[in-house]
Amino acid sequence: MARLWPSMTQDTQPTLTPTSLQQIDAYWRAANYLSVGQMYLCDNPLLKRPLALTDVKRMLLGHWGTTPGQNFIYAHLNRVINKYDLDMIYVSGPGHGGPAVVANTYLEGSYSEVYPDISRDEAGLQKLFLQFSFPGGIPSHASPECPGSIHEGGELGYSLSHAFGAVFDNPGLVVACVVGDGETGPLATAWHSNKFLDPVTDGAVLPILHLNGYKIANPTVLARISREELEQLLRGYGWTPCFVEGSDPALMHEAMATALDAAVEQIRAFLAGRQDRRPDGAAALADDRARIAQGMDRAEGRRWQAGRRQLSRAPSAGLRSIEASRPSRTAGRLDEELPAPRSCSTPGAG
Ligand SMILES: Cc1ncc(C[n+]2csc(CCOP(=O)(O)OP(=O)(O)O)c2C)c(N)n1
Repeated sequence: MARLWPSMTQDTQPTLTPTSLQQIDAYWRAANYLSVGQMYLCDNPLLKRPLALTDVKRMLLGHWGTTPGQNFIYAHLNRVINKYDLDMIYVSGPGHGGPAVVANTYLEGSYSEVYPDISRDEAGLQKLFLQFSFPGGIPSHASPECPGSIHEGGELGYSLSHAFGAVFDNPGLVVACVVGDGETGPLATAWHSNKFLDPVTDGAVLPILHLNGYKIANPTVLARISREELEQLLRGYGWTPCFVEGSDPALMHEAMATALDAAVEQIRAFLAGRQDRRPDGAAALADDRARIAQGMDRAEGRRWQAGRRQLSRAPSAGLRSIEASRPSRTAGRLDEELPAPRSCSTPGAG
């Protein structure tokens, strides 16, 4: 079963062709295999011979619970990156799903580029599996050793803050941030960072809550409240939640692809609409800020209110003139940086 809620129905045209669905699923299963292999195997990486006890690590570490979900999200993000030619990075909140980010960077080839001895063959695979959470190897969480890493995954709670930090003054960048439902503390506050995001000068954050019900094996706050309460909570934070839920992989791929297309197109549509309202240069652009503060993820009325609050707190010189003098205002804009979608048949990078 898979369900997409609220408004995006999978009524007529499926988002995925049968071929792209099959390819995404194959990529996801490959990433899952690489993740399990890292956690469990020290030898026999392709299971060419029957599994023996000596093939299995004696001490196991690594969290399976978050890993297939992160692999699933990663595969689908690759699809929208290709389709919309996005400049996107991935922040792993439940960073103890380290095997997932390592598996995906290995599948993409960047892992072997940085570490040529971890080659894309059986010998490399053997080293990849052995090194994970092993003396002299790599940690069990997303760590600086992982190519492209900007977020240390071992300490929970900071993923969304880092995602916003990455997009502030970085127009054109979209950060997909996987938030664990067991992440609390600073994470609870970071949901509010959308109040400070300006789509003219900043990039965009797409939080993806991984609502698997548990923080490892204990119940999570966000999974112990009703669907309605969770939706209202997120709306209260200023987001428009979309739920993708189910367990049948084929249906889930289609539901996730539909949801991600809708999210990316929401970003594009909002920014296009803003540009239409802004015929002449920087002053109008600054003036527009009141209307658009917070952009794609806030309802129109809330955006307007948020903008007005921001204006009334601005220094007496006035936000308009201050902002008009900022050179970065006219630098790259996200809507300009997001080209039209192109057709996509492969989920992987390249
Ligand atoms: C600041 C901090 N507190 C506690 C921990 C210990 N810890 C590791 S994983 C985890 C639960 C994570 O839950 P969630 O983000 O939902 O991930 P999942 O259960 O899906 O693996 C906790 C509490 C930690 N890593 N960092």
